[in-house]
Order: sequence, then structure tokens, then C-alpha cells
Amino acid sequence: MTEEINGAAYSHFDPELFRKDFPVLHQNIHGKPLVYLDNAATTQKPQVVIDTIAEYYKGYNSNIHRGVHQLSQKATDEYEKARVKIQKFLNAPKSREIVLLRGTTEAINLVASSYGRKFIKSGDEIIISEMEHHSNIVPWQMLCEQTGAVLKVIPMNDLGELMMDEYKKLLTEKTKIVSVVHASNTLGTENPVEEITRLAHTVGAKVLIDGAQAVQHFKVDVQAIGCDFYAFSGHKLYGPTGIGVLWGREELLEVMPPYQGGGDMILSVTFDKTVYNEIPYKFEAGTPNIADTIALGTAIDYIESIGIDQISTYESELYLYAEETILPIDEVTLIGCAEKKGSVFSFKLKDVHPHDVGTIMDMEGVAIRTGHMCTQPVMKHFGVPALSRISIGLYNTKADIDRAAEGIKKVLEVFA
Ligand code: 7TS
Repeated sequence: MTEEINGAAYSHFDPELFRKDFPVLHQNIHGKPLVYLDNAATTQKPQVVIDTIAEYYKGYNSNIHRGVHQLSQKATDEYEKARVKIQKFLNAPKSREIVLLRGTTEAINLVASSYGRKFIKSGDEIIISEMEHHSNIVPWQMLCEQTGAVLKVIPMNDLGELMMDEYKKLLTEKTKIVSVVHASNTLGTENPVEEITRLAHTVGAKVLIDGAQAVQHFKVDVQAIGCDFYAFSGHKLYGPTGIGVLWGREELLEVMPPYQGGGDMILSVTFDKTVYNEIPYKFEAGTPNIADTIALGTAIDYIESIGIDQISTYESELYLYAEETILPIDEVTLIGCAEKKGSVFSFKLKDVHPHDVGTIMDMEGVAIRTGHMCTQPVMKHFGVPALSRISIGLYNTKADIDRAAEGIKKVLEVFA
């Protein structure tokens, strides 16, 4: 089917056409055409997303949920329309289950803080995994410190796969929350979240899935997963920074206390008593990020006009091409070899420090991430201080991977 995006017609998956939608990709870095392969950190934004932000500020900038004037009503309508787009995107049952926040980090902190404060007590257990981003570790450690709960960790094998038998052993009637990443930002591993959820529910634990590296790469259906909470960030989904999503089951959000107090999260306030607003507004205190929420809706439209399944298939092929192209370089060791993985290629390059790898590749115009990727326990597992990471987005091409391979060879020349 032919789709119209940004004035261009797409009849098949052609990354060269999509590239035209992303202004930032068309520039030189150190005199060489930019190759952007740091998509797991943040994706670039298509012109339609940029336009949506500008249209809001130029045409109807206004606060929401409070004005009767036309601009405010238009802003409120567009903001709430975005919430419905997000609901459909995740196949969530209700739009009132979509809480609009700053990002994945804030979503996880909200659950740890609010659900945790009410339902977690001393001796309870919270299970996370060895491959979590720090944002799915630290909030739970803070909760454990506050409550006397105990943090348990599902170990992974050297391929970067969770050890499901060990997970089963950790589950007991003391387990109250299981919080795991859907797809690892460092290893690319796609975890069996349906199975993880099903097992957690047999002991009555609630399940949060960190979808920061999932929603942009494959279809996510929260009802099919069966989880209780799902978190993701707009900026990794070709949307703006500063906007992210927590989906939570209605019956859980209803009984959770507010996360922050302020305007918009109340029904009535007296000095004796405040009555909180209904969900999701109970969790959205203060003026929210209106422009970026609306633009996240546009990013979802953009993704859906291409087709998430098409993106998924294309990126998987490109990932395999990266393995074929880069793995033959003798000095490269791939970290993260799970059977089910995609879009992230993290590697060690002999004994060259990743900081040097990143700097030299930048001089070649190739942007990659280097460092501990906010997953220090993963670094510890593999005995490295840091790694270099290539991460793929829908606009990357085989030519980009070739440039990355050339960049790696350049690093080796410098360090020969
Ligand atoms: N969870 C995962 C799996 C992530 O990859 C990230 C960010 C986060 C949570 C936090 O998301 P935020 O939007 O709230 O910051 N990951 C990365 C990365 O891999 N490189 O930079 C940020």
C-alpha cells in the first residue's frame, strides 16, 4: 500500500526515502557525511514531529484542562488525542490508563514510589534482572532502603540471556514486584516478557516492563504480554525528549497514591482535605509537557504510517548485515549473542578503550555510543569497564554499516 508521509509516497520499505524526513541526518561531521548509529540513546526526529511542536507554539500555545477559551480547548483536545494514540499504539484497554510523564525513568520512579509506598513492606521481595538499565535498578534500591524490602536479581548467561530457571527459583510468595527490561539497551536481548509475567502472576507479584528499547523496534501489545505496568520514552520512538509514558492497569492506578501534588491532580482543595482527581490526572500534577505530548502523537502516526512490522523486519535484516560485516574484523568481540536479539551491536575492540573508539569514529563522521551504557552490572558480568555500541534505527542503511566497519578499521590503524 502506498502511504503519504511528509509529502513523499512510500510503496515499500526504503530507508533512503525515510532519511529525507530527518533533517539532522543531512550534515557533515568533521567534513564527512554523518552516519548516526546511536539510536538506542535517542532517535532523530522527522520533520512532521518538528513541525507539530512549532505549530503548537505558533498556533495554539495554551494551558490545558483549565481554559474555556478556544486556544486552551484546542490544546486540551490535541493533548488528549495523543493519549488515545498512545493507548492504541500499546493496545492498552483504556486511555485513562495512560499516564504522561517525562520518560521511562520517571515512569519507573512513579511505580516504585507510589505503588511501593502503599504496598511494599519490610521483608517483601522485588525482582529485577542483571541486564537492567540503572533506571530500573536504582528506584527499586531506594524503595528497598525505605521499606526494608529485599532486591533479588535474575542472573544472565554469557550470551546475555536471562536464566529462566534461576528466575523460577527466586519467585516466592514474598515476591511483590518483578521489573524487567523488554529489550536490553546494551545487549539487544529481547526478553520473554510474556513468560516472565505469567510466572510472576502465579505468586501474585505485579510486573513492570521497561519498554524503552522495545516500542520503536517491534509491536508491543500490553494485553498480550499480560503485564501490569509498561514504560517507554518518546525520544527513542522518533518523538521529542521530555515526554514518556506509563501504562498501568486501571485497578492498580486507582488504588495507588499520587506521585506528586499540585495543580490539575485535584478535584477539590481545602486546608482540611484535598480530594484527588481521577486517573490518569491524579498522576499528572502541574502543567505538563503539552507540545511534546502532541508531537509524540505525531511520531506514533509516523511510525504507524510506515508500519512497525515493516520496521522490525528491516532492522532485523540490517542487524544481520552488521554481524556479517563487522564480525569478520578479527579484533572485534561482540558482547550480547542472545538467540533473540536485534538492533544493538555492542563490542569490544581488542584492548582499545571505547572512549578512543568513539572519538576516532566521530572523526570519521560515525556517531556511536561508548561507555557503560548505564548498565554497570552488565559491564561487570563481561569484565569490561565500558563498551562501544552501534544501534540501529529505521533510517539506517547498509552503507551506514559499511561506514561503521571502515571506522572500526581506522581505529585499528591508529592503534596498530
Ligand atoms: N531503560 C532502558 C532499557 C534504556 O535503554 C533507557 C535509556 C532508559 C530506561 C532510560 O530512559 P530515559 O528516556 O528515561 O532516559 N537508555 C539509554 C542508552 O542506552 N543510551 O542513552 C540512554
